[in-house]
Amino acid sequence: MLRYLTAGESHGPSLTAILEGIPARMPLSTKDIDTELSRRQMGYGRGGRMKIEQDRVVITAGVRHGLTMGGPIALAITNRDFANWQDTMAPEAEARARDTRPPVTRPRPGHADLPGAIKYGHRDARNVLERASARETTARVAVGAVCKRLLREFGISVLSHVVEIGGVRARIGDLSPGQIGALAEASPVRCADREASETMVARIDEARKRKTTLGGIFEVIVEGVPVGLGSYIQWDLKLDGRLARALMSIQAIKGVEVGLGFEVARRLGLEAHDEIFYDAERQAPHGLRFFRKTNYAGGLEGGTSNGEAIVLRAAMKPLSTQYAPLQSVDLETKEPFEATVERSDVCAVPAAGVIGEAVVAFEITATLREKFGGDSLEEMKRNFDAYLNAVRDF
Ligand code: EPS
Repeated sequence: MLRYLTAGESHGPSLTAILEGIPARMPLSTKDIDTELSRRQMGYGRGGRMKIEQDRVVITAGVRHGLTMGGPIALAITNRDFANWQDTMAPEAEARARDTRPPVTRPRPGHADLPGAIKYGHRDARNVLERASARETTARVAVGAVCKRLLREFGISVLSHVVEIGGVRARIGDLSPGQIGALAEASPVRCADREASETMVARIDEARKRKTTLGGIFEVIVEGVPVGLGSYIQWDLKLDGRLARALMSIQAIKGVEVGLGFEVARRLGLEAHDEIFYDAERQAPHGLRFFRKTNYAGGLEGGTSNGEAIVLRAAMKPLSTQYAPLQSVDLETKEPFEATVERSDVCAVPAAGVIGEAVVAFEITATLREKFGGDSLEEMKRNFDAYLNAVRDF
């Protein structure tokens, strides 16, 4: 079983992740992880915090001489900003007297502040926002980077691109996933449509001037997935359900689509499904000789991968932390006030796409581990190859 946990607060000393279930003898370097961490930090629309942080991982367990050992992999990323928050975030009781920051008693609409404070009985909403913060996604991207490293061994790749920001939509046309990925990497908002990119940047500037924030939609594409990951036989084994949950669990995500998504509800049945063809000579990377000419299903039928690319989209709300005032009520005095903040991002949709890749990479890796098992990478590959032979001959 593949599983992970993260720990850490936004302004605490560091973020930590423990990932268990990666087979032994897989090559892994800090560079594999740092590349993904820095991709998450880029993107037009971030605030002052990203100038402070330059995320780098320290591998503290599970890897020796460049190879995984089969035990839990522990990953730590330092919060540089902690230097400015030592007394506020110190674990020692004595530090409280030295903390000059007043308690947070003014909940921001849209944030976890109010429900979190009531639920856990915190009079200081800092105890909520520190953990609810999207800073936590740094640890998830580190976990996703390890998963991506394993997926690469099986010819599976995960990419993302932004398809909408602040109502500006990208037009992608007939570009291949490879082209989309390359264009997105070169765009300041990770969008493959250059013209739309420029308009999105202008919208972000406009929102910054108006002291508010922007949401948007990103798409994740997984290529090279063999047929048969996930299953229709039980609700919690369905891969579409697992992927939707993973994406929905990212901070600020409010909607997830698979393939055509909500659009499919508006189509006739005869325009909504991917017809099946067979070519005995087909040289598919994973042996499958059945194929489709369309991919409305987004690579998933009956909660099971069908051998086509998996296509998912997630909608992110405009960030709730903003300079523009919104009506709220003080937790202590119960007086109404207008909630504002001092430091925030204007738009984090480009970063959210990278986080989307990470959580999707984890779920795909989990189903791959479930199907092919193996304690070492070699053993897992033997099992995988045997299955591909069966697929080829089916
Ligand atoms: C975040 C608020 C901002 C973001 C932060 C997420 O941080 P701060 O309150 O320190 O200015 O910069 O994102 C990150 C630090 C990050 O690494 O993505 C929030 O409230 O979720």
